Amino acid sequence: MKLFFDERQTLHAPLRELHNGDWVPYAENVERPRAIVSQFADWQPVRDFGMAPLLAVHDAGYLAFLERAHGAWLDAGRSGDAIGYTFPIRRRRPLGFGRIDAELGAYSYDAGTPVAAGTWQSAYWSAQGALTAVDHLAASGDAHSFALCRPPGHHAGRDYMGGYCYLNNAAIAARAAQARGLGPVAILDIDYHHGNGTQDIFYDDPAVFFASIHADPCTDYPFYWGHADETGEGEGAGRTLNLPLPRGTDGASYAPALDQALGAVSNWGARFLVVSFGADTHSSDPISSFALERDDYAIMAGRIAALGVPTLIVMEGGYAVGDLGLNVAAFLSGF
Ligand code: OKP
Ligand code: ZN
Repeated sequence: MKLFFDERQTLHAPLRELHNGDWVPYAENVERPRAIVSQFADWQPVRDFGMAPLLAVHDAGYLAFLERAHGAWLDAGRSGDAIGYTFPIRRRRPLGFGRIDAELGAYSYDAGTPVAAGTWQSAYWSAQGALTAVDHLAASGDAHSFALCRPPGHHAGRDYMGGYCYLNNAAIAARAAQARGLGPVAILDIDYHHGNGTQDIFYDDPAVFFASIHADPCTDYPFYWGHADETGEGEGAGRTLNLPLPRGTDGASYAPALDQALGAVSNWGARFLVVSFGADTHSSDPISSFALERDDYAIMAGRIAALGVPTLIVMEGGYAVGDLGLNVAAFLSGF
């Protein structure tokens, strides 16, 4: 299996985040990709597919904002990372007066997603890695490829960032696969957290099936999405499957949900699969509460591979840096 990563993905290094009322070191740190990179000898270079495949998913105004946000923050006389503090909730009219603080609020749904000096570059190359991995699958006929996306993407929507995510790498890859005639495309999200951005992007889209297994949003981030009764809308009705699981879920209690999700992906007729993989389901994860163990990841990957559908794996979360490299290696070994 070919693996894709670009060193510019480590330029993004926010200093801190607000966690349960305290400022703490940023969990989505550069040690994460380094831990994964160190597990494998061979990494493929990432190619530049430009802005068009990003614009196929994201709002042009949002992308322009992301690219200039940190500069605008400095121009406003600030230092450090750009973080919003006022959010336009439902029913406020859209206003575009350009003040950086107003824009940070309008283009995000949480305060957990600072824009640092290197954020745009890292997010851009993270997405390009996913695109390069799609291109590789199309050109080589290989069954599987892995994009070490970092920053992750599944919380980012068409015009918003959130949950450490800026560009939705899985959605960008799915659209690119579709554009190359590789579909029908399904996305399977097995990060601990619900992939609300991915769900939002495809919620009314009949052509992309989205299935997610995650911690019950009644107890866990992102709270407002990922409940079992969210199944798609309009033309996309029935094309979203949410399987929330309780805190404490282990490999044995996770397995039936995975089989259900894979059955749905298969019944739907997917011919290309994007897996949003988070290793934050591991028992040692510092911000999550499932109890999967390393061996479970190889078993899960084996079940996914048994679908027999060309599969791109994109990295999402996983914050136990000491275990992360081995957990990712275990997952990939199962393919
Ligand atoms: C990103 B991914 C407050 C911090 C909020 C956001 C979690 C984002 C997870 N305790 N944390 O899905 O792994
Ligand atoms: Zn997560």
